Amino acid sequence: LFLNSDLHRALDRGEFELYYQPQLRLSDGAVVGAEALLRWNHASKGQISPVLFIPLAEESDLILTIGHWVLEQACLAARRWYNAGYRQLRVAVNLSARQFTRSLPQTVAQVLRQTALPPELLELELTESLLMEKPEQVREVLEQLRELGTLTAIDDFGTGYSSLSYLKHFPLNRLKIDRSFVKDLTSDSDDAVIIEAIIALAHSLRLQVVAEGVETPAQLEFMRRHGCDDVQGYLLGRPMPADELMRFLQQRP
Ligand code: G
Ligand code: G
Ligand code: MN
Ligand code: NA
Repeated sequence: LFLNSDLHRALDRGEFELYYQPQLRLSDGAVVGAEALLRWNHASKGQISPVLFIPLAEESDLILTIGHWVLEQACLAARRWYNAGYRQLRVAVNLSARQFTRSLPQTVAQVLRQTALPPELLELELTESLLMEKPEQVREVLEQLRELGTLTAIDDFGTGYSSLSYLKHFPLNRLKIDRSFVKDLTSDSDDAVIIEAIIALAHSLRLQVVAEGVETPAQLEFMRRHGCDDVQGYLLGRPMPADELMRFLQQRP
């Protein structure tokens, strides 16, 4: 169990690190993005998963401080990839509901300026519940983000309230199929049908689809056959430190 003060200290001591998990485009196998995933390298406890400390941070404005650090680091990393010649490589950042305020667009604009990252190389991952919690703010903020030129994705799609109306009414770019559907897809025909339906729905609304948690060649083949746009998962690459992602990119044809 952790306290707020432990998280503050971790920030001060530089114990947080972002890992990056590649996202591949199925049409040509190109790495088109990387999702930033927070890790805490604890001095005595070793590496700690965000599921063990993000919920605590989310109880207070501490998540704003951590979230801002994450956004900056992720944009800096993407700018380095850009400078190294990967001019199309996006970075995807997970946002907590508390970060989704009216001032989010200004914060994002400021970080983009400060890191000189082209806006279209930043993707913000939002959850369905966040969009449902704050409907009055959501449209305005999403429209400002779209004007800035950043992309937005719905994370963990299918696990939340799944009110489909927001897909039509809000300016969104991508939809990430939650890995719980991908997991049993080759043994559970219901999951296969759900995924087919999600892909068809997304495409009819002109949203791109990313499948998460792709672990097997059979799952990959399924996504290819059903026209899923991008894939992410252990089969393609685990979350890895920034320097490892750079080597991962360099080793590809
Ligand atoms: O990285 P991992 O593989 O363990 O992620 C676990 C959970 O933590 C996921 O739900 C992921 O979205 C969340 N998460 C990882 N990094 C961040 C972050 O920087 N901010 C927020 N809000 N959530 C994150
Ligand atoms: O909630 P969100 O989608 O942001 O979280 C991504 C989480 O999924 C992270 O914890 C990441 O480490 C994990 N993850 C990524 N790829 C795979 C995979 O292929 N299998 C499993 N089991 N988890 C994965
Ligand atoms: Mn995510
Ligand atoms: Na997810």
